[in-house]
Amino acid sequence: MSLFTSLPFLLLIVVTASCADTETENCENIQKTCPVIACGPPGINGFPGKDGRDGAKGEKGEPGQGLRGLQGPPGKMGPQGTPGIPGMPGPIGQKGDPGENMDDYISLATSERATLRSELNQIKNWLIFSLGKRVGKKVFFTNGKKMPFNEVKTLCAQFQGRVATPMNAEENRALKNLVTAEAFLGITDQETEGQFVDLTGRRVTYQNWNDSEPNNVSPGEHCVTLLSDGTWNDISCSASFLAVCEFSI
Ligand SMILES: [Ca+2]
Ligand SMILES: [Ca+2]
Repeated sequence: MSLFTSLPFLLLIVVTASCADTETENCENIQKTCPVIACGPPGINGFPGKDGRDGAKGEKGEPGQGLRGLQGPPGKMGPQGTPGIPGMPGPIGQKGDPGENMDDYISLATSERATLRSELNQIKNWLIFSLGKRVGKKVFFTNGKKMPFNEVKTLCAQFQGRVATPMNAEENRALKNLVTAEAFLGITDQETEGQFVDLTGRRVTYQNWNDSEPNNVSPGEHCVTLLSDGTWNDISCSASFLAVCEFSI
């Protein structure tokens, strides 16, 4: 046997002798590193290990590039603020004109009042001349309309007047000359049949009845009208006759 051919055998002897001289533990370590020990087939992969711990927080990224939304409606008005500090007083104005003398003022007012009274009286005269009939301190006016007695009373009261009530022959004649149709008088016997009173309740002392009047024809005649000849007739209050009012002047 040559030296070269017997070399592997000699190395095996040396290794075996070395293993025989050491402890078992050391031998196992040698076997793990021994290049001549044949290794078995690789084992299968084990299960994945547990997740590791979270890493450190990264830096803030750049703003996004998406489209911007529409602007929303205005918000509610905020609370009222506290009042500001008062401003500085303005400059003193120029001296005004001297006031009017009180006596002059009274004199002017008196003059104006006299003028107004004069104008008012003139207007009254125009009205009486064109529309009414004056007798003594009384004037009669008519609106030319016919209506029931109660409406005549209301109409005259609205103008601070009364239903025409002749108190004597002169007033009765003035009234006759004014009207062109049968007109109500402010005289009734509504309270007591046959007892005629004016609208204040006073019994009338002047009367100018037509023949056979008052006759109180059924179902009852408790109002009075002035006929075209100036005489009177008792008549139903619900019938319509000319409205004539009287006013004191
Ligand atoms: Ca009667
Ligand atoms: Ca009658």
